[in-house]
Amino acid sequence: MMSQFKFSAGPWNVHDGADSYGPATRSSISLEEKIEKFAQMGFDAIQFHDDDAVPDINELSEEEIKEEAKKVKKLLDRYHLAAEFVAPRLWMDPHTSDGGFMSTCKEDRDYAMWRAKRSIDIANELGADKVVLWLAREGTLCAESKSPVWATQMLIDAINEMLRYDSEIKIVIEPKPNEPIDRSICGTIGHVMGVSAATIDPSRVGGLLESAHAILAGLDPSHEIGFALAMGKLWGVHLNDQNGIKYDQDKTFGVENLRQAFNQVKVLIENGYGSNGEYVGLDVKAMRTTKDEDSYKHLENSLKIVRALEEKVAEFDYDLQKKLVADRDFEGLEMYVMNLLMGLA
Ligand code: XLS
Ligand code: MG
Repeated sequence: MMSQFKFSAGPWNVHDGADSYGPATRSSISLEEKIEKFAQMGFDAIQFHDDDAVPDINELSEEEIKEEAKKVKKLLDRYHLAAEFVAPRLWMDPHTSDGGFMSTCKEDRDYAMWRAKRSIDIANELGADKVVLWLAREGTLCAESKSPVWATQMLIDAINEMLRYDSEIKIVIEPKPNEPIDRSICGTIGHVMGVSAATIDPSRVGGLLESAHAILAGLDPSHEIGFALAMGKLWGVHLNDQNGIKYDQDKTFGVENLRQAFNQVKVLIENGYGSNGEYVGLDVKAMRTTKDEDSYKHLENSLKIVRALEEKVAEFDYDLQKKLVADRDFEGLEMYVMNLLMGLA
């Protein structure tokens, strides 16, 4: 099945199955092996955390970090893959236990900024023009521990410092309403637009919408995508799925709500997503029960489902839709969509 999109995936999408409640269930796979497999599967680009590209980043000098990143660039070139973005991993290190840019500890905030600047350096070496901020721990565990006004300003200040550090880099915020923190500071694409507008260069601050994160906020991902598209600021997507408001599941795209998945693909296609080089990123996790030999199945299946839904969008009868809307026959339109998805249209 052909696609009009270019696809990306992150090395963390292929993982050993460990979760908060139990150890690994699969053996771990090297970065090079994952990259080779991603290329074979038809991916065009790789998403990186700073330490996916440069392990043990804390132990290295700024020059050594750039040298390590150059090696990864060579690896990507070997497989004809691009780097989509680099994201500072501001949630693993002990310095980030209370968040990064809005940690209550100044030394920890400085550490977060150091990682953010190193992510920009790595992005430059890899030829990526974007740094993604998934604001994992940016919020509160205890509501009274920090002022949400101060915390929001800290985020804006941090982004401004990144924009000043590099005059070309684009900052792409990936919002999520909660988990691992209790209350986040920048929980939806609407928040992202507000933060963008408050920075020194809104033209370089946009959003990445992850389906599961929107669902966790009780919102429809296709409308979040649509809102960012309307603002000209949808610079990335992480397509996946999520069964309601619970822990973050990162399920295979479309397996929980096929109609919602269809509408995400539809709004992307209708608005020419990808025509400025944007990738359709997947951010999916294998189940803990998945066997070693199926380590990539959830990615393969997500690609298949996106492509199948592209075909459904191509089949979508816009004349019929117009007629049904003019007649206010929304029951008819819903049934048409159901029939289309069930192969009965
Ligand atoms: C959260 C992801 C995370 C970001 C990139 O959705 O798993 O790793 O996508 O930092
Ligand atoms: Mg994501």
